[in-house]
Amino acid sequence: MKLLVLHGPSLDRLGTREPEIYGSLSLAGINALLEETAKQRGLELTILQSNHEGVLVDAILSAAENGNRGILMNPAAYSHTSIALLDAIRACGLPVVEVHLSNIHAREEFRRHSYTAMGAVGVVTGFGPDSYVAGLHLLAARLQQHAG
Ligand code: CA2
Repeated sequence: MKLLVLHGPSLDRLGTREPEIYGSLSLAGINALLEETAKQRGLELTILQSNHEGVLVDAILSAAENGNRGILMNPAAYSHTSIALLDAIRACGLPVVEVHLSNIHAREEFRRHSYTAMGAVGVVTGFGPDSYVAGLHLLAARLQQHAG
């Protein structure tokens, strides 16, 4: 089963600052954890990081035609601003699980609302890299249940 993993803006800089909020693992480290989980579950991942909203919109909208069955996504700051990403999520026809390293509800007011989460099947927030691993398990389980 093919799944798309999307990382939003600045997540390519993980591990370089604010470790008290985001931890010290790099994005490559998170991707390695995801690949390990995918191997255990027999999943095939395509992983993309972009700092550009339009690139993320294009990736979401072409995910199904590229053979993906679902999307695991940390939209980063675009979560709090992007109706374009919400519309793409709603249009793509695939289940999207949103993840965040930090607990967005325990931070500044402007981070407590996520537009993108309004189109997601669920959100895992606040567990560091484990948010991604749990999100991947939950997305795969949902797809396997719906297939059966
Ligand atoms: O907690 C999360 O995963 C966030 O999606 C991370 C975003 C933030 O805007 C969201 O409110 C919550 C920030 C991603 C950028 O993080 C960096 C961390 C270290 C160094 C540079 C960027």
